[in-house]
Amino acid sequence: MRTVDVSAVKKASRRSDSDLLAWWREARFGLFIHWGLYAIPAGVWRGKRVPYIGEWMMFREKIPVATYEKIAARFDPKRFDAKAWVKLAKDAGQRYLVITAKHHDGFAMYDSASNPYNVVQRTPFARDPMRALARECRKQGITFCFYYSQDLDWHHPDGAWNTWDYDEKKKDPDRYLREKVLPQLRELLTNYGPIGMIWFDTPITLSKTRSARIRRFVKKIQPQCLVSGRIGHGLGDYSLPRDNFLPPARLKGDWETCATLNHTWGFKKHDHAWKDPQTLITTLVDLASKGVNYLLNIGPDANGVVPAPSARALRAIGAWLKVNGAALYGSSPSPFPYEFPWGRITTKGRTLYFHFFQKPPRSFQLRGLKTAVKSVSALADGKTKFAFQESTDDATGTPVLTIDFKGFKVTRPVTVVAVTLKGDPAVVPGTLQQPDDSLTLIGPMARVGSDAKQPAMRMGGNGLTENWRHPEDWLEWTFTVLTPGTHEVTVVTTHQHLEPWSGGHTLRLTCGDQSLRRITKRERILPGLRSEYFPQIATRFGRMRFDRPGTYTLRLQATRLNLKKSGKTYYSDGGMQFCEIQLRPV
Ligand code: H79
Repeated sequence: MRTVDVSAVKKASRRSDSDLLAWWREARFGLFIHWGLYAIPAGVWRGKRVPYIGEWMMFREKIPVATYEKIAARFDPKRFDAKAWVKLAKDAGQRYLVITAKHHDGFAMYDSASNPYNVVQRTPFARDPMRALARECRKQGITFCFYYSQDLDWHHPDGAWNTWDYDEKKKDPDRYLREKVLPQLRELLTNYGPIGMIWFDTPITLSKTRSARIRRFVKKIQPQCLVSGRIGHGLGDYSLPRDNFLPPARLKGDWETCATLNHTWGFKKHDHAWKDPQTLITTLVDLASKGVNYLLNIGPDANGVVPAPSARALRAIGAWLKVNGAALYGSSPSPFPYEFPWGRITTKGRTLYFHFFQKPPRSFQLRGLKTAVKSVSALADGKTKFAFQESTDDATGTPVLTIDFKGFKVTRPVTVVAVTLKGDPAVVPGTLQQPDDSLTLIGPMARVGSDAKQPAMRMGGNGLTENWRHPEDWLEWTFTVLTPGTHEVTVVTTHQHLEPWSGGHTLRLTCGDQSLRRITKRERILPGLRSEYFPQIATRFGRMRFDRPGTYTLRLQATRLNLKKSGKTYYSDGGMQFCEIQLRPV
């Protein structure tokens, strides 16, 4: 049995926490693997297709432990190939791999001496797949990490959320920690060499004391091992938004979005809703521009085979990264806190990478960059240079960079242009009207205020407003118009997938002497990946005029909120979920 070299571990513990995140920030892109007993029923139980994500079947169907346990006798993945899985991550350009050591069903997918409910003792396969994966990761240069469900456990009598076999009132969460979680974490952190991170998930019932205890326990064995944001109570080394969440803007701090390639994590035979490579590459770029890592999931089947559409999509991302990886690995977020209609920006020191989602116009404009430009070149060939010109918009004093894209060659699906600056990037604060005349007012760019003493609403770390439940509260933006005109005003709100949308709020928009008032209605759902899990629900509010170039202030207030009495759910604080206001020229 291999053990960790303790002296190396002690040395690592003296480094600051921020150094510990260095490899993870550099990586930007990782592979998530959900693999467990649930791959056998694969979304079908007793001849019926079970809705929702595959690995939640035991919970959805309230399958008794004694029945679910029997699935193990059928687990014999003849085609499991650790080398091929790790190679797939490598081909995809992923730098770390996180695999389910134990999911909510409580079944250990590794050789656990402390608990017999595991892959070696209970299945005809009778081998430890994690041993081979750890070895392959080390060989192929991928950081190996474990997923571990530390709160939900539907198998242990004291674990959270199995109420159909066990009496809720008799559960002792400390006994669950003592008997299962801590001994298993010790095994995972002792028997597989250095572990990059333990990816904890779904802290629903854990107290802060217990989350802290688990964290301390991990760090004591491997101080350099990261702890994911879902350890609970803000005790992770970085933050996680909700599953499949795409933030509206650049975020503060370290974040990671975990996402599915179809709609499930664990394999489901009927889920063919595969995301296409273009969507995935665009999303990878979008997240990097906001300072967010992308942890993209595969759910191998019961035979150990990765679904072919997953493998194809991952390899397509890898092919793009081979050419454009310089703009992604080790990149920092955009110096602009908002998105652009044409694409996104990532940064590395004094180089900005412009990621174009479509071919830009020959004469392309970027507004608001204060730093002087040294050169502009195509990333794909590194040779093609583009001419540029720096000027200032007379009326507003906004700096304008104009690039002449003569000879621009498109790389599908995203083309990268490297813009090297003469100094550190600095940008004009506040929202600017874009060259297509559009203006987009996003939550994170707003001031939060209230007619009451204190706003109850706050801006969440994930870029969404939280607790918008009081008519006194408002958001206010200052923005700069360069081209006067009339705009169509649309307000976009959202809700979490599987949760009801709360519409019917009366909103008032005020800008100088102009005021619009409407009730939010589901008139249109905006297209795009963000809408798949967080429907971008648009309500038209009418028109606003901006007669002169210059600075304007717009305030959004919900004068009447249509809230349910007990609005709080696992996912939602019950308040209005605001996304953005779109001003589009008519
Ligand atoms: O491992 C994957 C998922 O199984 C796990 N996180 C990713 C990475 C996960 N998905 N959802 N959850 C954890 C939390 C589920 C929350 C619930 Fe519900 C929402 C429980 C109650 C409401 C959905 C609806 C499940 C039961 C009812």
